[in-house]
Amino acid sequence: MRSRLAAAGLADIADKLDAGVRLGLADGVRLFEAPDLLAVAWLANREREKRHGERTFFNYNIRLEATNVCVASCLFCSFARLKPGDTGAYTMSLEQAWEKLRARRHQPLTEIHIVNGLHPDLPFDYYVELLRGFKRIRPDIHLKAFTAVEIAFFADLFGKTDAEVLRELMDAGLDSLPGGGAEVFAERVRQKVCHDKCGADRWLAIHRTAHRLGLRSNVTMLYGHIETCEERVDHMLRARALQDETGGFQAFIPLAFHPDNNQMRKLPAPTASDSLRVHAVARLMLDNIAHVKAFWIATGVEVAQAALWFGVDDLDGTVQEERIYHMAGARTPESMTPDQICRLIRAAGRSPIERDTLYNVVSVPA
Ligand code: V47
Repeated sequence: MRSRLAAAGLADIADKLDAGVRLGLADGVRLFEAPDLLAVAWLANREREKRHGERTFFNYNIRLEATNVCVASCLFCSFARLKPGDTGAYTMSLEQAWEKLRARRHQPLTEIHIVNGLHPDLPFDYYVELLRGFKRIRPDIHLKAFTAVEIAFFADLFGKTDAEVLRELMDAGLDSLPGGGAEVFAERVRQKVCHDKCGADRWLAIHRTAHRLGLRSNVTMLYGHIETCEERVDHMLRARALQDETGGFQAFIPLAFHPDNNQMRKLPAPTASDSLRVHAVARLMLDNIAHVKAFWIATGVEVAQAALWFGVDDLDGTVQEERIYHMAGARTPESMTPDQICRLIRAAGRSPIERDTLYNVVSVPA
């Protein structure tokens, strides 16, 4: 392997990794530019196996998007509708949202992942009651809810600080924050693709506050649109810097851009090699974040499975009823059963572990 790494121009990066020296911006860019993808994969897989061996995590979860009404106008989004009453706009009543959980009373779910549009008219109580109701129905369910963008929106709309919003939602049952809304932290990209929602510094500040309040969270990166390799690596380094401060991120999740039905529809979707490489480079740059997750809904099932040899140790979960990606043209199934996920993991030569949101082991499937 040594000679292959040398031929790929990656010998010095391999040496740094051997010596436990951190990779910098220029290293990350070279990892993106090196033609030999399998040399990059070999390095990423070595880091993955150092941390997790063959183990590959997934959870039994559902996704809930209670409203797609959203005042922001992100160019990549196919899900949002500007106003209530616009074609395709919907807002669930609390009863309708709770029924999604009641209807799955026979499934041993451990998590609900909630992401919403930025609705201009719903009162703060709606979100508080949404969480309280879920906990009434299933007190043991973990509520991974509201991106930092939603938290910022609530704070501004309801005249509270970010910390007050988080504390009040925690009192109602909030258990952790998902990693959405991070997109690409670089100002150039945000100005173009999501200029009217919370900026990178605020996004990071909200996760810092959440971590200080004892919540765990994730961090995503939307790739495969207008961002450069430098901007991808810069994004990873900003996440790494916050993780040095707080240790509160559990997983880094690259999200493949889907171009259907949005304002960036002229762009092609990222290719399989691009997706595999982004996950591999994330594993190599993010030496302080335990897990790299392939969100199979976004990457496609086949690429997510292959990514288990490109630095990935987590496949998210059963998901069920996903809308954001399917409205943007995803052709993946909307849900997978635990058996289907385990089959994919085993067929890739890895060992499945069912985890809860905080990575406690729920079961080791036989
Ligand atoms: O922030 C929206 C992305 C995100 C498109 O924390 C799109 O465990 C691609 O954050 N093409 C929300 N991506 C989803 C998310 C997430 C997913 C899985 C797991 C976790 C976690 C978080 O979806 C948004 C945005 O970056 N998105 N539209 C699109 N057309």
